[in-house]
Amino acid sequence: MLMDPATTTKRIPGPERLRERVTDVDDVYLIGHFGVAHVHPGSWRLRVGGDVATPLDLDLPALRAMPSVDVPAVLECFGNPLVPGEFVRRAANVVWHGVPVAALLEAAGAAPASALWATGSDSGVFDDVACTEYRKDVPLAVARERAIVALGMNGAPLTDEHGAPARFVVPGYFGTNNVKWLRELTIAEERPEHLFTTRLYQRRLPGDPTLRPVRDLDVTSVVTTPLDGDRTGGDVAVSGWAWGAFPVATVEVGVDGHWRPAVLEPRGEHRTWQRFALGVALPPGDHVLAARATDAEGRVQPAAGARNAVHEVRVVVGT
Ligand SMILES: Nc1nc2c(c(=O)[nH]1)N[C@H]1C(S)=C(S)[C@@H](COP(=O)(O)O)O[C@H]1N2
Ligand SMILES: [Mo]
Repeated sequence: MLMDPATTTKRIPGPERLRERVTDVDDVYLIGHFGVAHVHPGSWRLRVGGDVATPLDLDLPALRAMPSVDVPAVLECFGNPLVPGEFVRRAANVVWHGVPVAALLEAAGAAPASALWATGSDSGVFDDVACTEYRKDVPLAVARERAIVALGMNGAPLTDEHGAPARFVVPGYFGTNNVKWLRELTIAEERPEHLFTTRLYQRRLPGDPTLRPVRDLDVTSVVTTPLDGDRTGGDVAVSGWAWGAFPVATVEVGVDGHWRPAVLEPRGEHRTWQRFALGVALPPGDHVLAARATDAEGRVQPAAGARNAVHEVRVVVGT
Protein backbone atom coordinates (compact mmCIF):
# COMPACT_ATOMS: atom_id res chain seq x y z
CA MET A 1 0.00 0.00 0.00
CA LEU A 2 1.20 3.47 -0.92
CA MET A 3 1.79 6.12 1.74
CA ASP A 4 2.49 9.78 1.09
CA PRO A 5 5.42 11.02 3.17
CA ALA A 6 4.37 12.21 6.59
CA THR A 7 2.78 15.51 5.72
CA THR A 8 0.37 15.46 8.59
CA THR A 9 -1.57 18.68 8.24
CA LYS A 10 -2.80 21.02 5.56
CA ARG A 11 -3.60 24.70 5.95
CA ILE A 12 -7.27 25.08 6.75
CA PRO A 13 -9.44 27.86 8.11
CA GLY A 14 -10.04 27.70 11.87
CA PRO A 15 -13.64 26.96 12.92
CA GLU A 16 -14.22 30.71 13.48
CA ARG A 17 -14.04 31.06 9.68
CA LEU A 18 -16.53 28.28 8.93
CA ARG A 19 -19.83 30.08 8.52
CA GLU A 20 -21.58 27.32 6.55
CA ARG A 21 -23.51 24.76 8.57
CA VAL A 22 -21.93 21.92 6.57
CA THR A 23 -18.19 22.41 6.06
CA ASP A 24 -16.94 22.17 2.50
CA VAL A 25 -14.63 19.14 2.13
CA ASP A 26 -11.82 21.50 1.04
CA ASP A 27 -12.14 23.31 4.39
CA VAL A 28 -12.06 20.14 6.51
CA TYR A 29 -8.75 19.86 8.37
CA LEU A 30 -6.48 16.92 7.65
CA ILE A 31 -4.56 14.73 10.10
CA GLY A 32 -2.63 11.55 9.38
CA HIS A 33 -0.03 10.53 11.97
CA PHE A 34 1.89 8.55 9.36
CA GLY A 35 0.85 10.60 6.31
CA VAL A 36 -1.97 9.91 3.86
CA ALA A 37 -2.61 6.30 2.77
CA HIS A 38 -3.73 5.37 -0.72
CA VAL A 39 -5.73 2.15 -0.59
CA HIS A 40 -6.55 0.27 -3.79
CA PRO A 41 -10.36 -0.01 -3.69
CA GLY A 42 -10.47 -3.20 -5.83
CA SER A 43 -8.40 -5.27 -3.42
CA TRP A 44 -9.69 -3.61 -0.24
CA ARG A 45 -11.52 -5.74 2.33
CA LEU A 46 -13.24 -4.99 5.62
CA ARG A 47 -12.81 -7.83 8.10
CA VAL A 48 -15.02 -8.19 11.15
CA GLY A 49 -13.50 -10.66 13.58
CA GLY A 50 -12.49 -11.45 17.12
CA ASP A 51 -15.26 -12.61 19.42
CA VAL A 52 -17.84 -13.33 16.69
CA ALA A 53 -19.82 -16.38 15.55
CA THR A 54 -19.15 -15.72 11.82
CA PRO A 55 -16.14 -13.62 10.80
CA LEU A 56 -16.94 -11.28 7.88
CA ASP A 57 -14.71 -10.47 4.91
CA LEU A 58 -16.49 -7.82 2.84
CA ASP A 59 -15.40 -6.15 -0.37
CA LEU A 60 -16.53 -2.66 -1.32
CA PRO A 61 -19.59 -3.71 -3.41
CA ALA A 62 -20.78 -5.92 -0.53
CA LEU A 63 -20.49 -3.04 1.91
CA ARG A 64 -22.18 -0.63 -0.48
CA ALA A 65 -25.07 -3.06 -0.87
CA MET A 66 -25.91 -2.90 2.85
CA PRO A 67 -28.57 -0.47 4.15
CA SER A 68 -26.94 2.91 4.76
CA VAL A 69 -27.60 6.12 6.69
CA ASP A 70 -26.63 9.80 6.49
CA VAL A 71 -25.29 11.16 9.76
CA PRO A 72 -24.35 14.83 10.24
CA ALA A 73 -21.74 15.22 12.97
CA VAL A 74 -18.96 17.44 14.25
CA LEU A 75 -15.45 16.23 13.40
CA GLU A 76 -12.92 17.71 15.82
CA CYS A 77 -9.26 17.03 16.51
CA PHE A 78 -8.30 16.66 20.17
CA GLY A 79 -4.90 18.15 19.31
CA ASN A 80 -1.35 16.95 19.26
CA PRO A 81 -1.27 13.91 21.61
CA LEU A 82 2.26 14.94 22.65
CA VAL A 83 0.95 18.36 23.78
CA PRO A 84 -2.46 17.56 25.32
CA GLY A 85 -4.45 20.58 26.48
CA GLU A 86 -3.41 22.84 23.62
CA PHE A 87 -6.40 23.88 21.49
CA VAL A 88 -5.41 23.42 17.87
CA ARG A 89 -8.62 24.89 16.39
CA ARG A 90 -9.31 22.01 14.05
CA ALA A 91 -13.03 21.34 13.68
CA ALA A 92 -15.70 20.89 11.02
CA ASN A 93 -19.32 19.81 10.68
CA VAL A 94 -19.85 17.20 7.97
CA VAL A 95 -22.45 14.69 6.79
CA TRP A 96 -21.21 11.10 6.84
CA HIS A 97 -22.76 8.45 4.64
CA GLY A 98 -22.25 4.83 5.56
CA VAL A 99 -23.29 1.54 7.09
CA PRO A 100 -24.28 1.34 10.78
CA VAL A 101 -21.77 -0.75 12.74
CA ALA A 102 -24.77 -2.37 14.47
CA ALA A 103 -25.67 -4.14 11.20
CA LEU A 104 -22.13 -5.54 10.87
CA LEU A 105 -22.13 -6.73 14.49
CA GLU A 106 -25.47 -8.39 13.87
CA ALA A 107 -24.29 -10.08 10.65
CA ALA A 108 -21.14 -11.39 12.36
CA GLY A 109 -22.96 -12.55 15.49
CA ALA A 110 -20.79 -10.45 17.79
CA ALA A 111 -20.50 -11.65 21.39
CA PRO A 112 -21.65 -9.25 24.14
CA ALA A 113 -18.04 -8.13 24.72
CA SER A 114 -16.88 -4.77 26.06
CA ALA A 115 -14.67 -3.32 23.32
CA LEU A 116 -14.55 -2.76 19.60
CA TRP A 117 -11.14 -2.21 18.01
CA ALA A 118 -10.90 -0.34 14.72
CA THR A 119 -7.71 -0.80 12.69
CA GLY A 120 -6.52 1.31 9.78
CA SER A 121 -4.28 0.32 6.86
CA ASP A 122 -1.68 3.03 7.52
CA SER A 123 1.59 2.37 9.31
CA GLY A 124 4.76 4.23 10.18
CA VAL A 125 6.70 5.91 12.95
CA PHE A 126 5.19 8.41 15.38
CA ASP A 127 6.99 9.78 18.46
CA ASP A 128 9.91 7.43 17.65
CA VAL A 129 7.61 4.40 17.93
CA ALA A 130 7.22 2.12 14.90
CA CYS A 131 3.58 1.07 14.43
CA THR A 132 2.34 -1.64 12.09
CA GLU A 133 -1.12 -0.01 12.04
CA TYR A 134 -3.22 2.87 13.37
CA ARG A 135 -5.62 1.44 15.95
CA LYS A 136 -8.31 2.77 18.30
CA ASP A 137 -10.87 1.11 20.55
CA VAL A 138 -14.27 2.26 21.78
CA PRO A 139 -16.89 0.71 24.06
CA LEU A 140 -18.80 -1.90 22.05
CA ALA A 141 -22.14 -0.54 23.34
CA VAL A 142 -21.34 2.96 22.01
CA ALA A 143 -20.28 1.53 18.65
CA ARG A 144 -23.49 -0.49 18.42
CA GLU A 145 -25.58 2.55 19.36
CA ARG A 146 -24.14 5.07 16.87
CA ALA A 147 -20.91 4.21 15.02
CA ILE A 148 -20.89 3.83 11.25
CA VAL A 149 -18.47 2.61 8.63
CA ALA A 150 -18.46 5.75 6.49
CA LEU A 151 -18.06 5.50 2.72
CA GLY A 152 -18.87 9.12 1.91
CA MET A 153 -18.67 12.68 3.18
CA ASN A 154 -21.04 15.51 2.18
CA GLY A 155 -22.65 13.50 -0.61
CA ALA A 156 -19.43 12.36 -2.33
CA PRO A 157 -17.25 9.27 -1.85
CA LEU A 158 -14.50 9.68 0.76
CA THR A 159 -11.27 11.15 -0.61
CA ASP A 160 -7.95 9.45 0.14
CA GLU A 161 -7.11 12.30 2.55
CA HIS A 162 -10.23 11.63 4.60
CA GLY A 163 -9.93 7.85 4.70
CA ALA A 164 -11.07 6.21 1.43
CA PRO A 165 -12.53 3.79 0.81
CA ALA A 166 -14.02 3.50 4.32
CA ARG A 167 -13.50 4.93 7.78
CA PHE A 168 -14.86 4.27 11.23
CA VAL A 169 -16.91 7.17 12.67
CA VAL A 170 -18.28 7.59 16.19
CA PRO A 171 -20.37 10.79 16.27
CA GLY A 172 -19.73 12.77 19.48
CA TYR A 173 -16.21 11.37 19.96
CA PHE A 174 -12.96 13.19 19.14
CA GLY A 175 -11.55 12.75 15.62
CA THR A 176 -8.75 10.46 16.77
CA ASN A 177 -11.32 7.68 17.20
CA ASN A 178 -12.55 7.97 13.60
CA VAL A 179 -10.10 5.52 12.04
CA LYS A 180 -9.39 6.26 8.37
CA TRP A 181 -8.46 3.63 5.78
CA LEU A 182 -10.34 1.12 7.95
CA ARG A 183 -9.47 -2.53 7.35
CA GLU A 184 -10.68 -4.39 10.42
CA LEU A 185 -13.20 -4.30 13.27
CA THR A 186 -12.36 -6.64 16.15
CA ILE A 187 -14.73 -7.54 18.99
CA ALA A 188 -12.79 -8.12 22.22
CA GLU A 189 -13.06 -8.18 26.00
CA GLU A 190 -9.86 -6.14 26.52
CA ARG A 191 -8.54 -2.80 25.35
CA PRO A 192 -5.70 -3.24 22.83
CA GLU A 193 -2.19 -2.20 23.89
CA HIS A 194 -1.13 0.34 21.27
CA LEU A 195 0.60 3.71 20.99
CA PHE A 196 -2.70 5.41 20.09
CA THR A 197 -4.95 3.52 22.56
CA THR A 198 -3.27 3.05 25.94
CA ARG A 199 -0.20 5.31 25.66
CA LEU A 200 -1.13 8.51 23.81
CA TYR A 201 -4.56 10.19 23.72
CA GLN A 202 -5.14 9.86 27.46
CA ARG A 203 -6.42 12.77 29.55
CA ARG A 204 -7.58 13.78 33.00
CA LEU A 205 -10.90 15.59 33.20
CA PRO A 206 -11.69 18.18 35.90
CA GLY A 207 -12.57 16.49 39.20
CA ASP A 208 -11.38 13.04 38.06
CA PRO A 209 -7.79 11.96 38.82
CA THR A 210 -7.95 8.91 36.53
CA LEU A 211 -6.30 8.99 33.10
CA ARG A 212 -9.00 8.18 30.56
CA PRO A 213 -9.00 7.70 26.80
CA VAL A 214 -9.81 10.80 24.74
CA ARG A 215 -13.40 10.18 23.62
CA ASP A 216 -16.31 12.57 24.39
CA LEU A 217 -16.01 15.98 22.70
CA ASP A 218 -15.52 18.89 25.10
CA VAL A 219 -18.20 21.60 25.30
CA THR A 220 -17.00 24.33 22.95
CA SER A 221 -18.18 27.42 21.09
CA VAL A 222 -16.63 29.80 18.57
CA VAL A 223 -17.68 33.24 17.37
CA THR A 224 -17.84 33.23 13.55
CA THR A 225 -19.20 36.79 13.19
CA PRO A 226 -17.57 39.23 13.67
CA LEU A 227 -13.99 38.11 13.07
CA ASP A 228 -11.11 39.06 15.34
CA GLY A 229 -9.81 42.49 14.32
CA ASP A 230 -12.98 43.53 12.44
CA ARG A 231 -14.04 47.20 12.35
CA THR A 232 -17.81 47.33 12.74
CA GLY A 233 -20.74 49.68 13.21
CA GLY A 234 -22.30 49.98 16.68
CA ASP A 235 -25.04 47.39 16.08
CA VAL A 236 -23.29 44.03 15.94
CA ALA A 237 -24.98 40.71 15.16
CA VAL A 238 -22.77 38.26 17.06
CA SER A 239 -23.12 34.63 15.97
CA GLY A 240 -21.25 31.36 15.89
CA TRP A 241 -21.31 27.61 16.53
CA ALA A 242 -21.47 25.60 19.74
CA TRP A 243 -20.99 21.85 20.12
CA GLY A 244 -19.94 18.99 22.35
CA ALA A 245 -20.61 15.35 23.13
CA PHE A 246 -23.88 16.36 24.80
CA PRO A 247 -26.39 18.92 23.47
CA VAL A 248 -25.41 22.51 24.24
CA ALA A 249 -28.09 23.94 26.53
CA THR A 250 -27.09 27.63 26.65
CA VAL A 251 -24.59 29.98 25.04
CA GLU A 252 -23.76 33.33 26.59
CA VAL A 253 -22.20 36.14 24.62
CA GLY A 254 -19.66 38.19 26.54
CA VAL A 255 -19.43 41.93 25.88
CA ASP A 256 -16.39 43.40 27.59
CA GLY A 257 -16.74 40.79 30.35
CA HIS A 258 -20.53 41.02 30.85
CA TRP A 259 -22.42 37.88 29.86
CA ARG A 260 -25.85 37.80 28.22
CA PRO A 261 -27.83 34.76 27.03
CA ALA A 262 -27.80 34.27 23.24
CA VAL A 263 -30.52 32.68 21.14
CA LEU A 264 -29.48 29.05 20.57
CA GLU A 265 -30.97 26.54 18.14
CA PRO A 266 -31.71 23.08 19.56
CA ARG A 267 -29.36 20.28 18.49
CA GLY A 268 -31.92 17.86 17.12
CA GLU A 269 -31.29 14.14 16.75
CA HIS A 270 -27.68 14.29 15.47
CA ARG A 271 -24.41 15.36 17.10
CA THR A 272 -23.95 18.48 14.98
CA TRP A 273 -22.91 21.99 15.91
CA GLN A 274 -25.64 24.45 16.94
CA ARG A 275 -25.99 28.05 15.88
CA PHE A 276 -26.17 30.87 18.45
CA ALA A 277 -26.82 34.55 17.80
CA LEU A 278 -27.26 37.78 19.74
CA GLY A 279 -27.55 41.41 18.62
CA VAL A 280 -25.53 43.82 20.75
CA ALA A 281 -25.19 47.62 20.66
CA LEU A 282 -21.64 48.85 21.25
CA PRO A 283 -20.38 52.39 21.83
CA PRO A 284 -17.43 53.61 19.77
CA GLY A 285 -14.05 52.16 20.81
CA ASP A 286 -12.36 48.80 21.34
CA HIS A 287 -14.41 45.85 22.56
CA VAL A 288 -13.90 42.19 23.44
CA LEU A 289 -16.68 39.82 22.39
CA ALA A 290 -16.73 36.22 23.58
CA ALA A 291 -18.88 33.07 23.66
CA ARG A 292 -19.31 30.57 26.48
CA ALA A 293 -21.29 27.36 26.11
CA THR A 294 -22.87 25.15 28.79
CA ASP A 295 -24.06 21.66 27.89
CA ALA A 296 -26.98 19.55 29.12
CA GLU A 297 -24.62 17.85 31.61
CA GLY A 298 -23.75 21.23 33.15
CA ARG A 299 -20.22 21.31 31.68
CA VAL A 300 -19.17 24.94 31.09
CA GLN A 301 -16.39 26.22 28.83
CA PRO A 302 -13.57 27.35 31.10
CA ALA A 303 -12.34 30.96 30.97
CA ALA A 304 -8.74 30.02 30.18
CA GLY A 305 -6.10 27.33 30.47
CA ALA A 306 -8.00 24.56 28.70
CA ARG A 307 -8.20 23.33 25.11
CA ASN A 308 -11.86 24.41 25.02
CA ALA A 309 -11.41 27.80 26.74
CA VAL A 310 -13.84 30.57 25.72
CA HIS A 311 -13.21 32.11 22.32
CA GLU A 312 -12.67 35.90 22.26
CA VAL A 313 -12.64 38.34 19.36
CA ARG A 314 -11.50 41.95 19.47
CA VAL A 315 -13.45 44.49 17.44
CA VAL A 316 -13.27 48.22 16.91
CA VAL A 317 -16.40 50.34 16.59
CA GLY A 318 -15.62 53.48 14.58
CA THR A 319 -16.93 56.94 15.43
N1 LIG B 1 -5.89 5.55 10.04
C1 LIG B 1 -5.83 6.74 10.67
N2 LIG B 1 -6.99 7.30 11.08
C2 LIG B 1 -6.97 8.49 11.71
C3 LIG B 1 -5.76 9.18 11.96
C4 LIG B 1 -4.55 8.56 11.51
O1 LIG B 1 -3.44 9.09 11.68
N3 LIG B 1 -4.63 7.35 10.86
N4 LIG B 1 -5.79 10.39 12.62
C5 LIG B 1 -6.97 10.64 13.47
C6 LIG B 1 -7.08 12.03 13.96
S1 LIG B 1 -6.09 12.47 15.27
C7 LIG B 1 -8.05 12.88 13.51
S2 LIG B 1 -8.31 14.37 14.25
C8 LIG B 1 -8.90 12.51 12.36
C9 LIG B 1 -8.79 13.55 11.28
O2 LIG B 1 -9.65 13.23 10.21
P1 LIG B 1 -9.55 14.06 8.88
O3 LIG B 1 -8.10 14.06 8.45
O4 LIG B 1 -10.45 13.40 7.91
O5 LIG B 1 -10.00 15.47 9.19
O6 LIG B 1 -8.56 11.25 11.81
C10 LIG B 1 -8.25 10.26 12.76
N5 LIG B 1 -8.16 9.00 12.10
MO1 LIG C 1 -6.61 14.62 15.84
